[in-house]
Amino acid sequence: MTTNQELKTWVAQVAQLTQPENMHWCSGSKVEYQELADQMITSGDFIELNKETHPGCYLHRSDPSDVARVEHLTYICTSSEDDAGPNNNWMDPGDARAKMEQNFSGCMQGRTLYVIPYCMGPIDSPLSRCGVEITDSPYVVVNMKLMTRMGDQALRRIEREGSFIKGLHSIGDLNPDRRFIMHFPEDLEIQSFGSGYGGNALLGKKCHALRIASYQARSEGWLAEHMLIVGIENPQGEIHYVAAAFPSACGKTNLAMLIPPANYKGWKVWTVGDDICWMRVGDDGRMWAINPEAGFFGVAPGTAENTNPNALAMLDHDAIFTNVGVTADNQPWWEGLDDRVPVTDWKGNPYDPEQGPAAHPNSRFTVHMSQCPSYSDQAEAPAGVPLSAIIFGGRRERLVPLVMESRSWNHGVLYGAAMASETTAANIDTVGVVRRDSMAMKPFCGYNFADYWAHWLTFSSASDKLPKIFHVNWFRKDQNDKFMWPGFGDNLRVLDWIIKRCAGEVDAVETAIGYLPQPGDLNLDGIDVPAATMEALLEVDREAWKAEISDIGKYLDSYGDRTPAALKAEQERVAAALS
Ligand code: GTP
Ligand code: SPV
Ligand code: MN
Repeated sequence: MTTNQELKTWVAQVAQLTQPENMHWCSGSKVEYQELADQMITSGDFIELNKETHPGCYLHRSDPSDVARVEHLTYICTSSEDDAGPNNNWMDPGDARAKMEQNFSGCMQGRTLYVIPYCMGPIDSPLSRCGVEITDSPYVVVNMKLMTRMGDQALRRIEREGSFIKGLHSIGDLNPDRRFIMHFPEDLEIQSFGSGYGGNALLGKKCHALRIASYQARSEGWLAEHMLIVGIENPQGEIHYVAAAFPSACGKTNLAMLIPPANYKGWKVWTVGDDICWMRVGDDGRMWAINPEAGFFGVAPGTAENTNPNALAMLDHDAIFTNVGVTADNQPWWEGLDDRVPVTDWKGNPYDPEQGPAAHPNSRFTVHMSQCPSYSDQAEAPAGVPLSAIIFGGRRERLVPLVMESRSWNHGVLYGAAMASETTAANIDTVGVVRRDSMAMKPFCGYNFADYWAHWLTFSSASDKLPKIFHVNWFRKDQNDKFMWPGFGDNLRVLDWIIKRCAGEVDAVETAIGYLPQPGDLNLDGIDVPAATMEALLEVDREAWKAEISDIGKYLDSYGDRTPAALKAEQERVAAALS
């Protein structure tokens, strides 16, 4: 148990409400992990995969209605609706609590209630924050073990500091009609019911480290972002750290682990984080970043030897696979992996291509970050890593160039605020529709976007050593619907230019939308992108951009009076430069 009275009382109240048969305080030990895994094999929640090829690997099949985040059922429950903003669903906190109390009432009968103390961030970092998740799902416990610093060490920190985020979770009966993911940022509380999947259920991740943390970060002067953190080491041994925000399933994991192209001899890539970044301005005026997570919950489809070999290398032992297919010899399989043909699909049915893919498009792997060959020990650094650049990007078939650099911090904030991307299978809804997704935080910002943009703008005067802000797009397509840029490892060519710009080592072409590479300044040795394609990837279509910037203006205006004037001024400056 614990010496923290608040935690003791809360756990007792939850037990009273949910009526579990057993209670278990998680220690975070390996033995505990193994016992739970074995128990889940017995219950059928886990299928043990091929022990020779994939020792310690398990497959979990979730309920077919429960395969992704549910933005339409995710709520920010602040006392004022305006504080949640048009970017969020809002519910009155009293109404939400009443609804959830009904759902949770008696929901753990016959089940075990697990208490999971966890720490987001290195256990001894002043930037880290703790939480406690109560859940009735052993699947959640084992995932939290891989994804966070979980158990005794976190509990000790909570007892020392006396504060923690309260997260209550039950899979309930998985009935989508009773599924709700509620956030009470004013009370530092989360309540999630009716889903066992990823961001809905692993409450340390999107619920705590983004929605609640972004709310706290605003009042405390820091930033909680949907960003990867990667270190790029050049042949001279200098490492530049970069953070990048791409929407869900738009390339963060891949960029965080990329392998340099063959002609980049002596270059190394260090993975610090692949999904979430907490950052603040340090005493030296630079922006310092930590990855609050300890593992990866990554998209399986598309992960292959030629796209993300680092990811593949960490997935042949001690990993959990959710909703992938299986081969005849019981190995995990997903679309894009290789040309073997699986025998079983993600629902456990015989694989039939007529019935859809073998792996669900949002099928995922869970793995501890220490298994990643490019894992950086700086992921454990209490102070974090200093950032040279911040990158925004989305999935845009048309218009948006391969890379551009903002003129100023505020212009960079406009890049982030105006971000748009095609929707993906990471959320249960239509896929492939372009929507605005400011800073890749549309599903994750715990407060009004207008106030969030204003918060970002406050940093412009914080120091003269802030990272430069860029925008990238790996996803331009040609008339035949084919990607124009090779992407993946070759994205280092773009990062190379970005780092040179940060170091003042290369000139650029000034355009109305920002600085673009001069022809010849992107290193294209060893790849075969036709000159006309490169030209198209770096062109600024003035007429189309006029329409885009006007649409961005309408988007900013849709947030009403709360939209910061400085952001509108930036949008108007670009509009004027285009006309
Ligand atoms: P979340 O975990 O949902 O936040 O996603 P993520 O941003 O980490 O996305 P991830 O890196 O897993 O990529 C998702 C999909 O995009 C995968 O199918 C990748 O194969 C594909 N992808 C990633 N990078 C590139 C790229 O440079 N070019 C192209 N064409 N596809 C890419
Ligand atoms: C995302 O959807 O951005 C993810 C997966 O990283 S989840 O943890 O489900 O949010
Ligand atoms: Mn994500």
